[in-house]
Formats: sequence, structure tokens, C-alpha cells
Amino acid sequence: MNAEPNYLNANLKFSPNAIPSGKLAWRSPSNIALVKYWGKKSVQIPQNPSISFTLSKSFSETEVSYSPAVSGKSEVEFYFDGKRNLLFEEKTAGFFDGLSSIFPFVNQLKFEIHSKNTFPHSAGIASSASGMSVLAMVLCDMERQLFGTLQEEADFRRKASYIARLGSGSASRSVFGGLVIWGEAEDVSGTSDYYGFPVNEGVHEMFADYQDTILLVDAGEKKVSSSLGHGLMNGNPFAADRFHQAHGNLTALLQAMRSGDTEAFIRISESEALTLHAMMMTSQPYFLLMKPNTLQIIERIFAFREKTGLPVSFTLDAGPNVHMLFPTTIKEDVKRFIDNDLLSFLSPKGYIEDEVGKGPEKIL
Ligand code: 2P0
Repeated sequence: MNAEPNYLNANLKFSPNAIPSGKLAWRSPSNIALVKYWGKKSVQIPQNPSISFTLSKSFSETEVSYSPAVSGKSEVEFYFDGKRNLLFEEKTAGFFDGLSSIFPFVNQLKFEIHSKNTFPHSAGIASSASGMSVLAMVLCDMERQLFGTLQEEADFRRKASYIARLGSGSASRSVFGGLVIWGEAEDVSGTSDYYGFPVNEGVHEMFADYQDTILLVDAGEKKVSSSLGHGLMNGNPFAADRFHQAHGNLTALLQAMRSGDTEAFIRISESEALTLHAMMMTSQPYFLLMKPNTLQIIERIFAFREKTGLPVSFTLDAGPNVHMLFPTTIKEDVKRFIDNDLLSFLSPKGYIEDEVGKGPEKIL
């Protein structure tokens, strides 16, 4: 069991007459889980370990200007897509308030935040993963620049992942590129319930640039938030078995990805997607996030795979959109398949051709 890092640090504070102003910006991607996090213990501790691909093109880009606060506590102004967004403002202010013992300097500053996503938010593409991880990168970067700490890249990333987790569990995984585990996995040393851990070494090269084409079935706002969904696992009669199953699936999936066993990769990751939605359907109150077109697409992926023998599979996030996973070598075949067979099931927003990415990037 990896101990919780102790990040409480009263010294990360400016002397009252030397509160700085400045600006910085980061880009941070979303990620797609292959073994799912669904159910948490208190304070953002997952009930089971999860593993994800960090994406490349689906990201949040956030610019943060800071200056001395006038009120003596943290002040946040949040603009999303150029417009003031009071919901994100409240969420960010709450997140920052919760960090006051880790980053006491946050209380001395006024923040003006300008953010945008390259994908529709609250549509089951993990917008909280990119949105919270980008804020974590910014805060850790401020600590590094203004206090001279976190000079080691590994320390910087680990703390950023820890902070991102406090904002949203899945965000802890977006801090790293490629394949990332969050949550203690018995047979993968270095993994932790407190931060993400990249596990790219030894994974078959085919997965280094694996494709994730996100088929947007319904790009609208979803009705049940993930936080609510996680909470409902507390009363789910299948919860204990599900948490146990996830451990075994993670071990088997990682093994399959190391040996390049696409058949096992497909079997385990598709089963994880359906299990996630089965948990939603067996919670009280029960709810459905798949739409009829989600099932239409899944049926067609099964048929296409049967007919062609090509290793195309699907996974789902907490929403109706279908993430189609496949190796780069068959990109053209899959594109033809989408254009011929799937377009009629998609919303006007169509699809996003994403792939495994390298993780957050500093842009200012
Ligand atoms: C995951 N999801 O592993 C799973 C699969 C959605 C389906 O993590 O309450 O936004 O902020 O910790 O991370 C979505 O939940 O939840 C999620 P919080 P989060 O990616």
C-alpha cells in the first residue's frame, strides 16, 4: 500500500507586501477508461483501480491570470468559450477552497480563468478529466515558478495528479500520457489510490498510437452526473462483486496489452463498458445513459468485426457516445465503415478522430 503523500504546506504563501501577478496557460486532455472507475470511498478514493488511454485531440485549454486578491480570500472569475460561466466559476472556487492547506497562496490571489474545450462538455466525454487536470497543472506550475519547489518532473506530475484527483477522480489519469492506472492494483507496483501512474513500459507498440474515434450519438447535456452515479454504487446489490471483478480485469487487460493479444483486449474492454452501464441500470434509482443509437452502433461494430475479422471494438464512458478503438493500421477501413454504416446514427456533430496522446502541455 503506497502511503498518502503529505502535501500540507503552510510555507507556500506570499508575504503580504509581495503578492505577485502573472499569467500561465496549459492544455490537458481527456482520457477514456478501459477498466472503469465507478464507485468511490470517501474523499476521492476509488473502490477499484482503473486504467485509461490519455487522449490527444480532446482537451481543455486554460489560461489563468492571477493578481493580488482584494478580499483576503481566493477570488475566481471563470470564462468558458469567451463567456462568463457561473457554474464553472462556482465549481472552481469550491475546488480552490478545498486546496487552501495544500496551496495557501491560492487564498491570496484573484484568478481570471479563460477556458475552452475541443469537444462538447457534459456529453460523456470526460470533460471533468481535462478541465480539472488542467487546473491542477496550472496550480502546480504556479507553485514551481513562484516558490521554486517541484523541480523534479516526477514530483511535479505526481502532485498534479493528486490535486487533479481531488477535483475529479478520472482527472488524476489525464496528467500522464498513454496508458495510466489510478488506484492500487495489487500486482502493479507504483500504483496508488492517491494519484495516477503511467504503465507504458512493456506494452505492445500497437497500443502506443491506438485510435479512439468518438461517435457522437448525442452531444447534449447528460441527465445524471457522474458524482451521483458513483454515489448510487453504495446501494447497488452487485457492487462488491463488481469491485472485485475490476481488479481481475485490470490484471488480465494489462497482460493482454503487453502481449499484443487483441482478442483478450476486446473481450475485457467491451465487457467493462457494458458492466459500467449495467451498474447504472441496477442502481436505485436506476438510470440509462445509452440511447437507441448507442446500441445500433454496437450491433454494427459486432457485425463489422465478424465480417472482416478486423480488431475494431468499442468502449463507453458515462454517456451515450461510442468510443471506437482500433489500431492505426486499419484507420482507412474503419473510416469507410463509419461513412458507409454509422453516419445515420450520429448527432449533427458527427465524430472526433482521436488517438492516444502524450498528456498535458504547457503553452504559456
Ligand atoms: C472512468 N467515469 O473511469 C469512469 C467510467 C465515467 C465512466 O470516472 O466524481 O468525473 O469527479 O470523481 O471522474 C467519471 O467520473 O467522477 C468517470 P468524480 P468522474 O473514467
